[in-house]
Amino acid sequence: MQSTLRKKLLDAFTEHEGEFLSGQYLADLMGCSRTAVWKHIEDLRHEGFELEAVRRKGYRIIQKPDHVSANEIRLGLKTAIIGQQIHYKESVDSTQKVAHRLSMENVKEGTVVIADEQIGGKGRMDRPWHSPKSTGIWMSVILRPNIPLPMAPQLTLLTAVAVVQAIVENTGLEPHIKWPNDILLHGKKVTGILTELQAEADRIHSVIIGIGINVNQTKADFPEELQSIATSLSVEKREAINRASLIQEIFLKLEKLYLIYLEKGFKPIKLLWESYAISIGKNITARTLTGNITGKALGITDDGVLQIEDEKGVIHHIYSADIELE
Ligand code: BT5
Repeated sequence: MQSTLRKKLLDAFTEHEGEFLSGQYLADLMGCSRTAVWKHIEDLRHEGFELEAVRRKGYRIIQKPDHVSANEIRLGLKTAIIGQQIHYKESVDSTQKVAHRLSMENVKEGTVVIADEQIGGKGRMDRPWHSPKSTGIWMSVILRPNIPLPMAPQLTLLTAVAVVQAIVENTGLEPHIKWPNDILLHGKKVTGILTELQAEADRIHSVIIGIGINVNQTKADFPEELQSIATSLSVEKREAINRASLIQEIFLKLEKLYLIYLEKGFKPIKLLWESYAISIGKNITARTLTGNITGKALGITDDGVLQIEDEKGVIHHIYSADIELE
């Protein structure tokens, strides 16, 4: 009950962004007394929302706190699928693990698990992902596309485009994508994406897309081994970034691209991806499980597979690798 009232209140402020809403209007909308409205407003204040109250005008939200829990993300969220259900955890082993469990319980498509901190955040091949408290975005999105299994890696590329677009929109920074899952700013990694599947035979049950973004860490917040290869949005922008707003923007971009993808396939996404990619046309080395391949990156195929032409003119198809730029 309490949370439905809260949702109504935040939805009203979202719909009338920047406007004052009177106590009576809110009371009618929420079906409660003006005193109850006032109590809810006080609760929001305690949670870090900055609200202005003006006599005869009512209330309006000036600033939301830099939390990433459901309330802050709900305020202003303009999506229909992604982020409609949010499972927020203060501290978690890995949001991927929680999302895998939820997915087994058949939660709705678009459900997102977000944590303020991960103790066992992971990258590809179980490599550790540094996810300190209150400074980054650590989340997993559950999707259930009706696509053949081999197409699933395209969703990693699609997500990278969505995150880049959201970063550009919210910060004005201009990140680039390094195939397949890294987003870089000035050559340093600011985001990693980990796509995992729940599938049986040839049918995808769900795709779980893990997104880790360094947002407000200072240089010194990174462990020594990451300091030369990692960066955060605030280090590059030289100001603090509101995580909840960035998450909303990512949900919006992700949903738009996902709907285009379901309708038109990977082609339009591929064009966008290539416009943000740094490696195309450059000499690179792909470190794969079966050995290294060096050559010129030609681009990606319509399936999202990387093509490298070696010095003998042989074209290699790379499905999974770590890439080094020369
Ligand atoms: C990735 O793996 O880049 C995928 C990272 C996905 C993290 C998200 S957070 C939410 C969700 N829950 C999880 O548990 N995971 C996902 P990979 O390409 O394998 O890169 C891993 C490597 O990046 C590590 O070996 C480090 O060298 C480096 N690294 C670790 N933490 C980092 C950080 N915070 N920023 C930049 N680089 C980092």
